[in-house]
Amino acid sequence: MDLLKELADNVIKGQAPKTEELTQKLLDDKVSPADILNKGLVAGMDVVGTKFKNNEFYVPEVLIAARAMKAGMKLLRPKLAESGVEPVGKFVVGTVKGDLHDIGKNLVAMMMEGAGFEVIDLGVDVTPENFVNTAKERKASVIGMSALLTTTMLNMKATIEELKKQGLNDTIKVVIGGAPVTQNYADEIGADGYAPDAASAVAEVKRLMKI
Ligand code: B1M
Repeated sequence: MDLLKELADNVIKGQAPKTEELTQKLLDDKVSPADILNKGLVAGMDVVGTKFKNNEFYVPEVLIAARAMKAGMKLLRPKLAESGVEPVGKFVVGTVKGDLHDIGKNLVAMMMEGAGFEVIDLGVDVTPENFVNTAKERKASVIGMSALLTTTMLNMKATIEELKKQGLNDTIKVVIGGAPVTQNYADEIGADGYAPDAASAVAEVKRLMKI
């Protein structure tokens, strides 16, 4: 079988050691890091995202696939940097202030990394200033916020206000999600995008970045 296809299949199956081994073999065979990323690891995570969206895969399968992808990325990341392959875009993500739920946010981060984005994960309990200042310093195109509590989702608005205060709301887009969050709420607070699940978050960010 084509080794790149085999690599993608092993990401889908969540086989971390095999993914790492194949990534190394492809690098040894002088396959370009961009091809290994796009035709192997990202291609695999694409399938995982679609299966997750169609309820063919559940959270554990996605987490296991993401772990496999990360095993390959560990070897690939320095080579990508050396060969000057640019990430698709930079994405700052975190769970909003006061909120410690991170499983959904981690899924979003993994899917975004799987789609070729550089992900700057700020973790949980992230203040509006931290979201905005990090996005500004790291020249990110999009901020992604997750909230699981009806009380903390209110803090999403504060981040949008902070972006406006710093005059960055036209250059940095905002995507929000999490169980209590809806498209209506996104419209109400002026978020640029909303996604109901991690796979849709990738599509929404790409839509906002026009890619
Ligand atoms: Co909490 N908790 N919890 N909890 N917890 C909920 C959210 C709750 C609904 C449970 C309930 O009462 N039925 C309830 C919230 C009620 C409300 O506000 N309406 C609740 C509560 C009340 C609390 C505490 C206040 C409990 C207490 O201490 N009295 C407390 C708050 C702590 C805090 O944050 N300050 C608390 C604590 C915890 C634990 C620490 C024990 C644990 C979190 C562990 C962790 O995350 N590391 C926990 C858990 C696990 C849950 C439930 C059971 C599961 C959440 C989860 O991980 N789901 C949850 C009940 C439930 O949802 N059934 C509950 C799986 C995850 C994949 O889904 O995060 O929704 P989700 O992500 C989805 C989408 O929403 C979307 O993509 C994912 C799927 O692809 N998505 C995005 C998420 N973020 C996105 C961002 C995007 C786009 C899409 O763009 C950027």
